[in-house]
Amino acid sequence: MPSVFRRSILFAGAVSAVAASTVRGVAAAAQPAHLKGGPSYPFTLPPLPYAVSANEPYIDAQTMTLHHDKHHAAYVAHLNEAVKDHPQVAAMTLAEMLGRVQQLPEPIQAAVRNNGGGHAYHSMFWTLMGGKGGAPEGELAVAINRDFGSLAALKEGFNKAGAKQFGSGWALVLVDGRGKLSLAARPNQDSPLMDGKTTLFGNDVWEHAYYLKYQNKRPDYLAAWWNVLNWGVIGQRYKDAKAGVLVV
Ligand code: MN3
Repeated sequence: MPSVFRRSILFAGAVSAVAASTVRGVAAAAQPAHLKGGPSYPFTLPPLPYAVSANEPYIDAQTMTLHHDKHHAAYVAHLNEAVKDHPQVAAMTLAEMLGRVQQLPEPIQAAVRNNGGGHAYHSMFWTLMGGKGGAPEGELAVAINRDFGSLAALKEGFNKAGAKQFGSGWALVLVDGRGKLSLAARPNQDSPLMDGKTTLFGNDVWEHAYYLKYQNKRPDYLAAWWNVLNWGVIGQRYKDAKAGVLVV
């Protein structure tokens, strides 16, 4: 099916009665159907899909525990707190909140951007790990070779993007609806959903993600991280992105 045609179907499917159809009296554009899925209020902390020690020795159990049980949990709690008195916002999915963050009530924009972005990122991040690294297979491997030249070239560019991200943020591989891949980085918890982009996978370069084990050696953490990737999960995310159903 031509992608333009499929896109129009997705948009048609998105026109449903939603309490959040207007925010601050501004008529909202129809959202792509895939943004209707994924996390919604009340937000909850997803459990780690493996033991906290599963990514040893590359990511230590103490870092995993603090990162998940304290940092991610705080994003969830603060996001719930931000939207609980705003029923029109609370009726949106997380992806919608981020995609329309500038239309939200001004007093909660920063809280949704930071804590909603953090919840979206970390909900993805845990699922990417717990694997044995290695290399992707199938159509994702083909796409990586096509868009970056090789897996080695992707890793080099990605690690460079992560190392030079000033302060806190994320190194990312984005994917468009046709499956084209690109490198990106974002500061803080700013989600690519805010500018209509979809994340295939990404690595957290906040100091809380690596400082206990790697201290100031962020490049060493970036290099080690590839050893715990679950390429099967990322391959499925790639298929979902092309099918228009990948949310966060
Ligand atoms: Mn983090």
